Amino acid sequence: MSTEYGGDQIQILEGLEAVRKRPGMYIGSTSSKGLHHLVYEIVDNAVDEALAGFCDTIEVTIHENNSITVLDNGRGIPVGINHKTGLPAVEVVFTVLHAGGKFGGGAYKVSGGLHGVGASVVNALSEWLEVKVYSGGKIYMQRYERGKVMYPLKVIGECAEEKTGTEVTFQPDGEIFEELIYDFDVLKTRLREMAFLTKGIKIILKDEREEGKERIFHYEGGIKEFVQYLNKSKTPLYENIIYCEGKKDNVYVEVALQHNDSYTESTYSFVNNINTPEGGTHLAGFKNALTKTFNDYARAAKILKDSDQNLTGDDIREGLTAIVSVKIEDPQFEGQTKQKLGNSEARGAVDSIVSEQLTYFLEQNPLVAKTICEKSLLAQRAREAARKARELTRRKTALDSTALPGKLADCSDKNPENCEIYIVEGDSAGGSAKTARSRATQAILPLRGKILNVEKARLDRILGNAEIKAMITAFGTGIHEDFDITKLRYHKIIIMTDADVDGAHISTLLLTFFYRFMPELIKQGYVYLAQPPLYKLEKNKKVWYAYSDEQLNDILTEVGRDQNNKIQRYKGLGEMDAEQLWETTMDPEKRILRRVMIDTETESEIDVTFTTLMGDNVEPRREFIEANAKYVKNLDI
Ligand code: TTJ
Repeated sequence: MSTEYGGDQIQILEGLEAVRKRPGMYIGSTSSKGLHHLVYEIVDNAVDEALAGFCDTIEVTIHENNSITVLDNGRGIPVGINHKTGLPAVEVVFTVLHAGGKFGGGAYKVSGGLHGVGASVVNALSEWLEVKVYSGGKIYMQRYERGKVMYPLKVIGECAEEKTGTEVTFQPDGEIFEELIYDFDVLKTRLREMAFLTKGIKIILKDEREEGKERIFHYEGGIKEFVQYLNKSKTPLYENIIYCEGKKDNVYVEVALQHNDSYTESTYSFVNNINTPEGGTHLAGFKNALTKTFNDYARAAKILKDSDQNLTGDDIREGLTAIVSVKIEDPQFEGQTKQKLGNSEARGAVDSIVSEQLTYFLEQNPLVAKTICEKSLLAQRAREAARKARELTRRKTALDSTALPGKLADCSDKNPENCEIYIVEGDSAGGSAKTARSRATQAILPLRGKILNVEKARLDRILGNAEIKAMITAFGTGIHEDFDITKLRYHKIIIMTDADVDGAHISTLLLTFFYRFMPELIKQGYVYLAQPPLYKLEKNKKVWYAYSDEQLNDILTEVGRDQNNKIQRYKGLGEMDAEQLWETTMDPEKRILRRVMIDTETESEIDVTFTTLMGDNVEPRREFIEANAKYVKNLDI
């Protein structure tokens, strides 16, 4: 073959070169997040083939060197010559930006949708990529390095006539990515979600870095099983999972739902298998149908009397777990972040399919209908009580500093950027902290005992709780729909608890409260965990503090292990006097703070984590806190 490039090829190379120059524009970031996106990008193409009805198994393998193989049993990317470019279609898919969708036969495309940038972007950002196509009894292959074609598509062998499919292996480029190690759990979560959303598909995830590590996701029930999974550590109010499915105006609609005995709503919406945290027309259609159908039913069944007020959407969705999934040919996204579905036909399609099928279900299942209506009525009453309680806290915040909680020792600096608030377990540690603090910038709010578990209480009780009220007024932000991050009075909210199981529990209760009522505090990185030392070592009038067993060992190795060592194991903050507390845990120059971050991208999985956490086991809770808090030393530097 000629080694000279024609005009087309030069354009192609310039296209992929642009991707390498500004990878962030195409995959968001070159961090671990971007690294994992490469896999989704390739898998999306295989899922499209499944949605078109030609593929039922996708296998994803993490190899020992962190290269990835994605194999499907679809028809295989076409190997014939594409007339426009004079190149085999498969080569175009991997070398031309945004070429992916053009060869598709299926109507709904996961790839090329909201995040979809195409396989060529993955190719451009890979040190090398190899594609094999099994088709017509032959195996075709082509290799690329940093996007460049190494040789024309060739036949490398034969296979059974019936065997068809596409196999892509790629090695992410170390010149591009800051992180090259794949996280099994991150891939697992997203691939499981994909499998829930594509009923019947089998997705296998193998990890060759660890002998025998493999997970298979295969859900014949699709999103019905997704709802079951989300409710697994909750208590469902009835056995059935209500399921509606249909197609209208070329919108394919699936909805699954079930109520549990909690007070929080967990509704997740998807368009072409992609999560839409900001909702849009499909979600609006769902909510409208739900509210209307239940009110109509409750009136007809005389559960609501003529003089009663209608149930609101919030009342009906209290304790609801639901998945709303639509597949649509040409999704339009709106809003600031372009994440909100805008197609108006989706609203009507979801509304009419859910209204019709839910009405039928309620008529057929009067006991379930009654259970949901009664829960909604209780929610209605609690909502009224909560409104009154909220107005009280609202009036108090309006009064500003005079209304600050009595237990709060506020700082004198009024610039939130300089200010921190320590939320301290127990009055005695709170007392030490008040003595120890740097008055200008550090505020102290002691909490007495365990705070309320917000997963297990209704809004009126939560807002009536003294400790919670104190936090809301101290932060200044309000909660829920009133929440306003710009009013936050401290840019560091530091949870300081004992380094034991109870302390971990209190931290988790606090984190759950923040996550449910003020999620932006966590998402924007304002929440931290203080880290008190575990040991104090004294020797020859010198003192060391150790924050882990490992560190204690290091210190002992350094100073020598002998009888002059006096080791104290701290069981709680209360064992330290004010000076020690300052030195070890509060002094910005020396302390260790862990910033709390939510590092899974999958919205529904965060929910599962919190509910699992707030079950009755302590251990998973501790594991969570440890897994989710990143160690940040001397943060102010
Ligand atoms: C397109 O229409 C004709 C028959 O083949 C269709 C197609 O492109 N199928 C297809 C693509 N199946 N699998 C893929 C695919 C799989 C992986 C793993 C990666 C990529 C980029 C595509």
